[in-house]
Amino acid sequence: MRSFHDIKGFAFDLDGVLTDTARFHAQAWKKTAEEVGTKWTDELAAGLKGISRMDSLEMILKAGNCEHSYTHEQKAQLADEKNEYYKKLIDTLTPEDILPGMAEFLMEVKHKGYKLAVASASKNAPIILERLGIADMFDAVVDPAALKSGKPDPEIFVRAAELMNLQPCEVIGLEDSIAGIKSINGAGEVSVGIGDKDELYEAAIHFASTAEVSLSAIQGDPYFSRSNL
Ligand code: B16
Ligand code: MG
Repeated sequence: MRSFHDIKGFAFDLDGVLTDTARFHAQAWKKTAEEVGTKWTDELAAGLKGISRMDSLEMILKAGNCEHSYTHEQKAQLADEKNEYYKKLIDTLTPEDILPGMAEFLMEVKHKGYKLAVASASKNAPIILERLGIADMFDAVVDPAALKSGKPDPEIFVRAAELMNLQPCEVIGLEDSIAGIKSINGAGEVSVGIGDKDELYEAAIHFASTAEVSLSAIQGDPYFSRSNL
């Protein structure tokens, strides 16, 4: 049985929860898609949410039926080129780019003594957090390079709980991607999905946008009252 009183920490996805870097990923991957001859579609862009860099590249190559046309080294180079371009784009980020309501939510939970972690698939997470001016708020940032499996595998959210010295059942994870919600649920944490309700139907608690996220809204969600019946 889940009670909100058991919650001691929050694990945040980055892209789509704390800031919108998806537009930069899309801009950079579109260039790669053009280079390899894959048609760039909104569907393809949406499917890359929360997916690691190399898995994203594989999806783009597959969409153009050319996944076997590149050697391991050529794929590594394509991913590097994308990342170099992406890094130039994220260089423009400022605290103004924190998604609506999230700076306030971070301050609220920090002030109330909850532990905070970042569980992002992005190897660029530390620099993005610096640019947003919120790096110091977190007790831990999971290093995705040290993981065996990416989202939807639970490993990243399990690691986030470990780094906060908490049990998974004491953690709420916030995500905008279905891969991330599956990861949180698999880890045994409480999942908060932010975005399209149909896409994130597996989330325990749902908000249409980051602007709706607050401690009282999470605490008062029917999920916790249902759990306490
Ligand atoms: P990088 P998240 C994910 O961030 C993005 O949603 C995904 O599009 C990206 O490919 C992945 O990070 C890896 O990013 O190339 O910077 O290592 O949603 O898990 O915060
Ligand atoms: Mg995300």
